[in-house]
Amino acid sequence: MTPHTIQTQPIDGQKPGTSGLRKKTRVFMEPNFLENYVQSIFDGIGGVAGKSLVLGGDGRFFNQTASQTILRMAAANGAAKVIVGTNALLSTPAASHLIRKRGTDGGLILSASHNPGGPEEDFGLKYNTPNGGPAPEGVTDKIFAVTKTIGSYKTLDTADVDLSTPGSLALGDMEIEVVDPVSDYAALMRELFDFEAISALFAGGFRMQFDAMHAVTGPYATAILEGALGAAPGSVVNGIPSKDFGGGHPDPNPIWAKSLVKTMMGPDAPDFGAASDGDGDRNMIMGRGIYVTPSDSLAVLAAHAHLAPGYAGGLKGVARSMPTSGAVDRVAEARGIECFETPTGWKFFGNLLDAGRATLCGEESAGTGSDHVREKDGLWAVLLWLNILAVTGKSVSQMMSDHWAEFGRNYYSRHDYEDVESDKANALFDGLRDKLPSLPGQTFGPLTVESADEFAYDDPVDGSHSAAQGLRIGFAGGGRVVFRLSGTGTVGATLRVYLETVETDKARMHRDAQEALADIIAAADEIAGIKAHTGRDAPNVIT
Ligand code: VG1
Ligand code: CO
Repeated sequence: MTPHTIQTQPIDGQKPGTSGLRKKTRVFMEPNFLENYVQSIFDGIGGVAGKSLVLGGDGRFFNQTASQTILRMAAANGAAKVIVGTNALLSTPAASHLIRKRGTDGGLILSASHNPGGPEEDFGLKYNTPNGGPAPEGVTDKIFAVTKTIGSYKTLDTADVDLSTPGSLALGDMEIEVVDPVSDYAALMRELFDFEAISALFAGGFRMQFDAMHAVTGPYATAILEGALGAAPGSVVNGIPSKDFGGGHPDPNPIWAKSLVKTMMGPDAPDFGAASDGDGDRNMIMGRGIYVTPSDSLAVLAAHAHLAPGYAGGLKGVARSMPTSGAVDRVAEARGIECFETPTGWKFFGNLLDAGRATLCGEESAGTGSDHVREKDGLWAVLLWLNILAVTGKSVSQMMSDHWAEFGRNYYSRHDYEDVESDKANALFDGLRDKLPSLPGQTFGPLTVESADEFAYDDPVDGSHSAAQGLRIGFAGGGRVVFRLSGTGTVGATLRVYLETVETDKARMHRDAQEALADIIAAADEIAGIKAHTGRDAPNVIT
């Protein structure tokens, strides 16, 4: 069991993106690819000798094999202990909670999140710091620097360990504690929410459908919603995690969670619908006949969180990513609390949560969470919604109508152009960036540009600066379009166009979003030349 040192060479393309390193699974399976990156993480954080880590993933193809490799390397690098979920399963929020609860030196999460899984699809790995959150740029920069100079890695020559049942094992001098992935997380949810009120709601005939999309939240949702809260058996669908997510795309949006949308828009729709993504940190919320945009969901949760026991004292502040709509800003203003605007990616919320400046955070990409962990948390959002519905007795559509009547409505949509050739996407972006200074004052249809800039962020807690976080154009009257290139894709470039307009006329709160945004959509194309640059007539995903 003496550690071996294996010679290796730097491998190109190991720069972590918005949320860890994501690549085609085949790339991750190439000789030394995973090993190089894991050793770079260990070295980038100052070594793991004597340290403890959490390890788990969303169960996608290669999850088990990669976990065994990581365990061997952790032992060979002198780690004292690794806490791992049964069969190396842990949802991202559950991993974040375990890191915090057990006070480990961080954790490794195996997931490409909402990207599809399988031998021909995607795999990913990210390091979370001891606060439970995704490593900030300062840390990922160090890891990336090691990937460019690495010359060797350490491993053991041992058989796979049995991770199928909870208990304690040894691997060389390292302890492995296999834990049930659900129980600690479920206990945390019980502390935050009024389980009695939610149980009473279900006992009264309230029906829901939770689509786990064949991904990691299945066991969590089944145990909590059906087991602890008494939702009718069968309320959780697609609840058994599969290695390729049933051949689907585990992204909870109206495009990929089509069957849930059909159910919720159908004649026998239940009262509440929800879905989660591959690793359990995203959520989609629906009511009977209504889809709630993630930006609106964040605003509603911010307005009513105090109805749940965990937030009864009110919110310290809220934060949203820059492209997320301003709906939550109005709630913050009305409540007199701070509202922060951060770059895309959960890692930017960590400092605000740690410093007690924000309690709730959210992103337009179906991510909502709070200071209970340091990741976004899909099931948490579902439970907070249920708690609020149980206390208010309102339906989802009533909640939304009342919310818009009180705060106004931010019509919102995101248009994605996926798999665009990288040079075309870059040309569009560079052209647009050059144009920004000349835009204010120009008119596009009925819209006049008021502001145009490239978003940069100065972290109010540690002062770190993050440049080039998206191009944004503001119109008179509060409309806005934002352009970003995705940092989670694995082929070509994905152009994201975020569209928003503000409506305060109470008579115009129930329009179709694409229709309400038509002028902004036309202006976005005219300004950036989307069709001309990409050759695409329409986006492939509209959320
Ligand atoms: C996307 C989303 C971003 C989210 C990130 C990780 O990033 O836009 O809001 O934080 O995915 O989510 P990008 O760079 O592709 O736009 V998850 O659930 O995939 O970890
Ligand atoms: Co995710």
